[in-house]
Amino acid sequence: EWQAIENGVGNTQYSGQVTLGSTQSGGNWTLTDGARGNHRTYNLNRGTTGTGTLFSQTNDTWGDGTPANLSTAGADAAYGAAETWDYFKEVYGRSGIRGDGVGAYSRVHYGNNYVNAFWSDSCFCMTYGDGAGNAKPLTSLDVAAHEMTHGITSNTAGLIYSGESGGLNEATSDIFAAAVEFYANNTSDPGDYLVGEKIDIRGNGTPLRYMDRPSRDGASKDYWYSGIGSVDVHYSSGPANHWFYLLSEGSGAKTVNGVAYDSPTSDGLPVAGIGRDKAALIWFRALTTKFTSSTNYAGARTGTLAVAGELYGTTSPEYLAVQHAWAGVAVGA
Ligand code: ASN
Ligand code: ZN
Repeated sequence: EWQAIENGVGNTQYSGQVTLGSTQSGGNWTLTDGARGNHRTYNLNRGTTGTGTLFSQTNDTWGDGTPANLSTAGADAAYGAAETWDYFKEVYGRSGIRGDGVGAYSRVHYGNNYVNAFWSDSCFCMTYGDGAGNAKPLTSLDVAAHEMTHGITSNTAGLIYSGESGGLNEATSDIFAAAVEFYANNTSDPGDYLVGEKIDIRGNGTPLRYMDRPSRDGASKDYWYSGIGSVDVHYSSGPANHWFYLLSEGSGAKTVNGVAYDSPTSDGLPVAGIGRDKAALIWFRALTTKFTSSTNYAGARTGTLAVAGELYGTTSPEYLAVQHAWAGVAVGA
């Protein structure tokens, strides 16, 4: 009677027309993704508690590309969750946030003028605001991947959300947000090393964060220093985001998918990139097999080097690049 299929159509605000997993029940379709652990998408309709209502309608086309249609945010959120699920499943063989095949859920239209999105361990769910003023709904692909990755971090290393481990927790979400965006290969929202570029959160067209040189946002740190643990985790993430960019693409100026980057190093020495897929694999394996709740920057260096040694050998170009990228963000031996 319940039949999971994947030929729903989403007309999203940010990612164009996409395919969505939906489920037919009686005469209605719901945003319940049977191919991804029954991940569900709910409409809070400006509420701030509970689940609101599961998106449900008589046809299987969701949203019209505009935020005025309340189903559009649902389509964006469902698409982001599906791409993030597929990324971790296809690339690392991890099925869902806990790795147990069980889907979470998303809630959209949270509150009034709410300019944020968040993961919650207590509901095992993601929540998205509609933005306010110039800030658009927070339902872009990279934001969804960032929030869902918080769930994965909670259920693996469990990096404590303060101090240096908090910065590494935030960076983990930014790193996989970028990785998922590249993986999705969506022509309306191509992969980049920016976070939240679709939201226009400041109203001047700039993204929330930059990974090639995190200080481009005016607050994030480019390099580790003693005391970085006392800054906000969204800024102490900078050196790890920067490490990921350097390891992926290398130092200096480069254009990727039409976006120009210019990544410096603290020691002025060049870093040769090993490609995004290897860099992300190293971070994922470190997150899931080396890091603990209290891992700090020194521990992240040790853990990623151990992984690089296991995967490629300690005399490999990959191992050397991991070393050089950490040196480039002032995390030393
Ligand atoms: N959107 C923010 C984040 O995921 C919410 C928070 O501050 N935790 O980092
Ligand atoms: Zn976060």
